[in-house]
Amino acid sequence: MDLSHVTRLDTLTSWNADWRHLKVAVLGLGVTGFAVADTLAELGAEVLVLASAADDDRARLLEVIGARLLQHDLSTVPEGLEEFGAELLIASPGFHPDHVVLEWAQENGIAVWGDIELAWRLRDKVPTASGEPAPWILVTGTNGKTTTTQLTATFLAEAGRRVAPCGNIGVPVLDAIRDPQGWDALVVELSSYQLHHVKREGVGALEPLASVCLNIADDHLDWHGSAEAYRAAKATVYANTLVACVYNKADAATEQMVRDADVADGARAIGFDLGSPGPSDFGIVDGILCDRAFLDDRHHSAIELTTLAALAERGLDSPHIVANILAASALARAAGIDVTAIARALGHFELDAHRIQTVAVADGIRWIDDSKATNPHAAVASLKANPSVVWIVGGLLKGVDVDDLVRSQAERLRAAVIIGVDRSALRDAFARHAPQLPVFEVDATDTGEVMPTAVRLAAKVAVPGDAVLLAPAAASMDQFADYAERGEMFAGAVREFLGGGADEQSASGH
Ligand code: UMA
Repeated sequence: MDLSHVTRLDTLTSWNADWRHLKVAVLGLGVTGFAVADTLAELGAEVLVLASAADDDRARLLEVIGARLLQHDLSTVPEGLEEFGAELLIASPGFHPDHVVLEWAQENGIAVWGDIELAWRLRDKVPTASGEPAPWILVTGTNGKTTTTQLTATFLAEAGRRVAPCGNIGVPVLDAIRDPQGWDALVVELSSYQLHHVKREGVGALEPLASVCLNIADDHLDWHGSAEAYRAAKATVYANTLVACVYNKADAATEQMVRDADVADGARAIGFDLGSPGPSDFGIVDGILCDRAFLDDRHHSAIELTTLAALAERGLDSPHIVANILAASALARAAGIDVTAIARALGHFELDAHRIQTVAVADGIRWIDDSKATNPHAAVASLKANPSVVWIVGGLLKGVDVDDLVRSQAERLRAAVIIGVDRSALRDAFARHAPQLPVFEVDATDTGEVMPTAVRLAAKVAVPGDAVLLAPAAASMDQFADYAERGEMFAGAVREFLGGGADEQSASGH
């Protein structure tokens, strides 16, 4: 066999491969960059971390683990990087593909991986009881990724599997694969940024047990450069799937992704939506959520998972949550989980905070925190669940056009309160598509003032039967640390405003 074309990187497909002295540059020192540096240092590689503003704790720890830090504003390629002679560069997800360092690596023929590829190559560190690495289940989509990842992991755990939800959800996959206890399965939430760096074929390409793209709508266009590039990144989730490619029957683009994907022989396409399921689908018949895919006689029967009535009792019956439950059930069933475990898990599953969370009800007005709605698609889902809304909207719009959003939702609005540093796109959209609508702007520049002002303005116009809904359709980083802080400040401002006047304060999702 002629092995002359095999490079050193091609041989690095195991924790037990020889990573010693490999020169690796790591771009970014957030949670991902630190996990990458820590892993590679442990494997004996030479690690140089590039960061513009390093977190002090992480910078100190780099010294301890024996990795070097190069602090630089990264608006140009640092000299120290050129001198280092990197054989590989690992990029943190937040860096745009046209970042000057990534373009430099490409021009100089230096391989660029994401942390996900590195984790995949090292996934045999702690094998399962059978000696094989734990299988991966991949979850992506514009909205619902985190909930679906959590649901899937909860279903597997209920059946006694040791399972790690990880990835974009907040735990680097490298941390999961290095956990000494080992796992029976990983449920990996992947963002489009992470998928951009995932290869579809060849050494280092992922082979998931099951995969889903839950839905797709424009988001992160500033990062990817175009809607096509964003969609192409998302479609990578299905490549090389072994058992089940789960897609949304109500979103034709996800079905097309599965059609176009190169998957393992025997892998099945499994659809889900809120309608009646065909054979090989998950869906709903007469209020009963059903699996019509993973049973022998799927042409004539279906298996009950749970009912809409049971979900309603737990506040899990809004349409997009039900869709997430169906998708997660399909992934879990592909991994061999019994339907009884799914039904049991739904009896105790709790939604995260800031996802359509009612923070107070007072004088017939429901105050809802959906700070997690960071793009128009997510905002539409929560707007649609309420007939009459005072809408708190705005923030960093990430290059997304808000015209359609405002036009399609104008009818259900009582008023709008615009937050964010740059409010012009929303102001223009309201002027064009809802010229009669009362529109207020919060021009407070102090973070602590934004939500109290928004809440005061909303309270002036809301009437009994209305929802005051924080569903910003935008990222939060122009005024808040993240969506969680934005949501907490909203909830705090509502409580402060209402004082003891709330009829009910609830932590459950709706
Ligand atoms: N940085 C720069 N310049 C850049 C980009 C980033 O200096 O051009 C810096 C950042 O300030 C940070 C470091 O580089 O100090 C690394 O940042 P990062 O943005 O890649 O973030 P991490 O801390 O490594 O976290 C990432 C994900 N963040 C992003 O994709 C932006 C986390 O998802 C994820 O949980 C984590 O890896 C573990 O996998 C967060 C997210 O917002 C929750 N994701 C987006 C979303 O869900 O919409 C995609």
